[in-house]
Amino acid sequence: YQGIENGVGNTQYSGKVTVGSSGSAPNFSLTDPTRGNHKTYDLKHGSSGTGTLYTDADDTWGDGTPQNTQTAGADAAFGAQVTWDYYKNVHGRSGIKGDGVGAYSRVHYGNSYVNAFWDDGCFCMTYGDGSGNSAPLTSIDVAGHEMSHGVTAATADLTYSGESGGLNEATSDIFGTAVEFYANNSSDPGDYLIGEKIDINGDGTPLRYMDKPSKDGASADYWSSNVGNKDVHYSSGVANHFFYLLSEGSGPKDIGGVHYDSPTSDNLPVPGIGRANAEKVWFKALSQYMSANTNYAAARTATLKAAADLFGEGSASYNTVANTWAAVNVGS
Ligand code: ASN
Ligand code: ZN
Ligand code: CA
Repeated sequence: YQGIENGVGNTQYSGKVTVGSSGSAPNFSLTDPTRGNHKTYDLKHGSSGTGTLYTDADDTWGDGTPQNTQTAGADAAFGAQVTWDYYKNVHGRSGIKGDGVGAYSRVHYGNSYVNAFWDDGCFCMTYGDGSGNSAPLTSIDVAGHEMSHGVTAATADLTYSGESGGLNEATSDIFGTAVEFYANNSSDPGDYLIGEKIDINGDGTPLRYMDKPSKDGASADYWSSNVGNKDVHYSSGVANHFFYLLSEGSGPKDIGGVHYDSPTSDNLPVPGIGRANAEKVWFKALSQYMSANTNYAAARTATLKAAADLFGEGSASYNTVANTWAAVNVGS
């Protein structure tokens, strides 16, 4: 997917893509008419207000480098576009709230700000420029992660602390990854790593690993009774690992040139049901069966209900969902 719109985006992370834009020469703007009029704004290193809507004379946005002030706008617009298309075309959800309304994105927040965040209050996305203002946090998986916080808020509304907070974070990693695979973009192919394009650690390693979350030095691979005491970005590891295992199965595996490990807590193998099915299970569980205080035990129940709806209670896929929770030490 490089897109089919008229605007051309020369992005930093996704190569040359097309982006939804409005207007006519010489007055184009980064307003996407087919995705709820999602708009992309330049904060120009400020940290408040909406910013300045991106406009351009020839509908070509950025040059692929962080020095060009349009480049981060092109990446953010593309990330919002792919996220919209993913939820619409895979889950039948039109927009973050499912009401056809587009959000908006702001880039160039502050100076060398190494984060990105969704804000449910403004219903908007914000991206920092990263270290040295040269590594904006605008990769596809980060865009999908952050905007999925909006989807979680509009559905289960998982409380952002304890085990429910870990499930909230994992939901964003799961759908950020799903969006990245959906994009099928040759410059940023899908993987089970989070933030592999933005060099947040300065040594080329990703922010998080779904196959074996402890590779980051802090995340949990398996449930334990104190996992809810960890930061939500580390207790998420249990569900990220569950999602990897449910998608791909356990054990060493190379996918798209990336090596994955994925051990299980009981050393019993699990087969996986394929990523597309795992995404359906998680989305249905999130949107129908999880609620604010869902913990890991309740997430197991929610995904089993979703699997019963999708595949039938007692089906092979249903049983794999149960066995995969056991593989991350949740349930029996
Ligand atoms: N990037 C962080 C996250 O999505 C920012 C935050 O909202 N805590 O978890
Ligand atoms: Zn998050
Ligand atoms: Ca990724």
